Amino acid sequence: MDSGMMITSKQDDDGDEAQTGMSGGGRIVAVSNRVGPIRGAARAGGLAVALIEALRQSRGLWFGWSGKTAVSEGSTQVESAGSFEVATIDLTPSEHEDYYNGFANRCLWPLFHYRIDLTTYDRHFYEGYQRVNVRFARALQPLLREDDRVWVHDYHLISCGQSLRDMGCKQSMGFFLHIPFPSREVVLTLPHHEKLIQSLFAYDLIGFQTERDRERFFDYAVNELEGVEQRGDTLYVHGRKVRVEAFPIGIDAAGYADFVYSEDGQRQWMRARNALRGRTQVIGVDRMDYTKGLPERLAAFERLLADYPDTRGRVEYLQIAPPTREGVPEYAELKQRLELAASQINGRYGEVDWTPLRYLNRTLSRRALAGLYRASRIGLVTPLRDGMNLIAKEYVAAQDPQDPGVLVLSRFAGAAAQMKAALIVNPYDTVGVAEAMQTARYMGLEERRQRHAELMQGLLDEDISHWREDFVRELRLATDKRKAA
Ligand code: ADQ
Repeated sequence: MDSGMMITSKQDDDGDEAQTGMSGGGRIVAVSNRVGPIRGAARAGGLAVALIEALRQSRGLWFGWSGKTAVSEGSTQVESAGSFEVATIDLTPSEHEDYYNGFANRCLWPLFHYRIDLTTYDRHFYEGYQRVNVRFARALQPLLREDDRVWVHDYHLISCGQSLRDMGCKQSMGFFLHIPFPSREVVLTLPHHEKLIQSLFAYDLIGFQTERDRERFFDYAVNELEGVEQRGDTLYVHGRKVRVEAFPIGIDAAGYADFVYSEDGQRQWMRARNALRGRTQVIGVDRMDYTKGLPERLAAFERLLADYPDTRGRVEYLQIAPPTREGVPEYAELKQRLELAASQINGRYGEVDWTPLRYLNRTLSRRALAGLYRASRIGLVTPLRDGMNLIAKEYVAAQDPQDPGVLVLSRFAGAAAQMKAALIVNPYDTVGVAEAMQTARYMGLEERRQRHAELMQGLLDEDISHWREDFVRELRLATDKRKAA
């Protein structure tokens, strides 16, 4: 959920099919940091597609930041996207700096990923964050209807619901956190943590990626906010009753599998196969972010080459990692560190006719990636912390069920709770990750098929539609109970 969620022109066009069925009356109003670009965005991710489906079905509204900065506040832009509407506001440069680069990405992001060492707490950041959350609420409130269901996304907008309630909004409101909720001891390092976390109790439903996140949230609420727990899915805090559940996000597994057969998918698959000439490809795809464990992963690959000489000349590692959040200094440092590590590995182990590591700083289309996944015997997904990690799911969905590759997955990705048939590793243990890669190389066809079948079944059972429908249903139930009380 880092880059803007994109709406493709295809989805814009099919407004006539819109129904109000799934939602049971009332619009879905999705609120997220970014909305857009609106048209022609071929890279639309699964999440954007899922939200668009909910928005189309309920003739809803998507509200967020336009992605632009403007010197003065300006008005809300509302436009039609076929069967639903999109409303955006611009941010001023200082709002963008304090709210987005500052509090969201230099404070909450590292903190919630357990990187207290990289967390910068600055009073201006916090104030800017609160101000922008209020601005979102102020711009959204006049657009809301009584029976709307407001679904707020992610760490940028924790207190937006509270701001809406302060303005008198009584609508059904849910919040979904895409990143981990950390342990209580970590949250306690944040000045004003009570005020921020308590604002979540303005929502009727709070959703997390995993049961572990939900448990950590309960632990925090019970011990720091005098919360009272009921039945494992409800919390009472200072007179508010809120339902709290895990909704592990999925992908459109069947649709993603088809990407392999798209023109882009086939082209990349052929190119990779021709370039590999029988060698084994290991693939890693990430946003360039310190949570994704990239230096540790490169070290594990180097360990593989050092400890298992039969890999030399026979294994190639392709890492795709486009830079993100370039306005945040920690990301520039990471980029330099990775470039150095990559060139050292190639300098030390490369041969005239073999380059062990290819490292691309570009984004490829999702279809092209599907083709590359299909050409890769090993999918290496080793974040140090991750809310879910959809790459792990996309890698599995792109495999040939008759001759699938093997997923090597960090135990610290939310996905590990569901994807038990992957080779689960500790990303800090470079020797262990190297061993897992070697195990994956020699894994027999029968075992690979079994593991893949189990993983794929899980992806189909808990796909993106399941996630969306579950959340929307629970939101309705939670709100009905509040209104009945
Ligand atoms: P991200 O940290 O951005 O998102 P991730 O789940 O890895 O995490 O990827 C989200 C989407 O971006 C995927 O559909 C993926 O294909 C795409 N993507 C990522 N890297 C890419 C690359 N190099 N090139 C092209 N596409 C790329 C946050 C949380 C995650 C959580 C998601 C969804 O941090 O833990 O899984 O939201 O809830």
